[in-house]
Amino acid sequence: MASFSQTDIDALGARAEAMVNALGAISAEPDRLVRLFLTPEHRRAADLVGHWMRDAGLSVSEDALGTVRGHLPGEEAKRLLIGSHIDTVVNAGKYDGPLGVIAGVLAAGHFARAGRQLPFGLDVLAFGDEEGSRFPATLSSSSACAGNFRPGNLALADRDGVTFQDALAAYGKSAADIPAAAFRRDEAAAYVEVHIEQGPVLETRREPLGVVTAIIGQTYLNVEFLGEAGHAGTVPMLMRRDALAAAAEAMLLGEQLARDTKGEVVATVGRLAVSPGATNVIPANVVAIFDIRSASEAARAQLVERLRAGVRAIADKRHLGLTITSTREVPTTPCHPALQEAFAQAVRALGAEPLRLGSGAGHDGQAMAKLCPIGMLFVRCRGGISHNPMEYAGPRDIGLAVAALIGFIERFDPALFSG
Ligand code: HGY
Ligand code: MN
Ligand code: MN
Repeated sequence: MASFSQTDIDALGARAEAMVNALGAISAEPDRLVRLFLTPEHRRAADLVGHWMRDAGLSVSEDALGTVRGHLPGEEAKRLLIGSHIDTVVNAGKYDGPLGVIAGVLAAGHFARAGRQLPFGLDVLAFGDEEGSRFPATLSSSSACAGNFRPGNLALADRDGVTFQDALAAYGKSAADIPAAAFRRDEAAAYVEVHIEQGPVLETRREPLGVVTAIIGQTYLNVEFLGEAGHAGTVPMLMRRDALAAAAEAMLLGEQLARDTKGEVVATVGRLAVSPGATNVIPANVVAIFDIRSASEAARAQLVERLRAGVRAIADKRHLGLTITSTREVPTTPCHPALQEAFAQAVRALGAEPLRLGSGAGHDGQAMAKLCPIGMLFVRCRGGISHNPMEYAGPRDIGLAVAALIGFIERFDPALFSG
């Protein structure tokens, strides 16, 4: 088993931090981090990651959705998949996603440089579409690796009307090759991911690392109110069919329903589409996308049902048309106990206490869980801030996370998962 001095940990952390900063400098905009799927920035980031992988001694390939794959062969066919994403939200932090890819490259490079052939292969995966920031679908690249890509997504369009299919072709890929991106079930022993916690628990408990127990379930509910455009100055208030006022009422209802669950369910509307969107025109059409999450399937389903009923009542009261569509249903995804235990042992071997906690954020593991067992290791992040340029994880914690991932790999036994 590898042992790490504080100097080793700090050196790993410094290398990782430099790589995070290099990737964080690749953005579509000069003043904030925006790196969307199948864009020139994705291409530049993928090329940089491919360079790091080759430099670490891995063989590099790319699949039909642009996932960059670094492979280190093992004695047998079984492979441990290690990944995360290199796409970002708009106005993102530098760590959400890249940290996991960089940790995988450094950990695999540790074994490649030592010339150690493990009993299993390692595949480091840099997914290009976890956030769903460009097209209204998430986890599409990891879904392809898991053999679950939804072909219907190819018709989805971004804000400029460019379809997923056209963007893929412009990126030099062919949709016909997507099925070939799937890993074989008999080869994929497990998938693991290192990720910032994106919450305050580890910092509050003064622990640098945490072992994830499960990724909570998610529902995206698209609620569209259909009202009537009118002159903002002449239409009497009681004669209006104002779609935005209805959406505002619906959002407050969603907030209250979630508050009533005392923390069991969270509900957010982060995106509103308002048309025609002119100051002096009563809004005719509004789409509000509700992001509803809970570790409890029952509690999430109950809130969704109550919200549907409440939204319908709002539309009726205001004489509006209404469509409600669920565009995302992801069940709570457990992390395999044996993977949790291997991470816990690796964390303990570094002198830290492996706190166990659930993930309120979604991750590629939700897609990869359809292929193989999954595990996650969380890294403390300052103030629990994420999806925000203030996102930050200290180099010492990152160094510990890379060392813990190396320790995990040394403890990983694919025989536990031979299906
Ligand atoms: O939305 C999420 O939880 C993830 O960051 N994509
Ligand atoms: Mn994210
Ligand atoms: Mn993420």
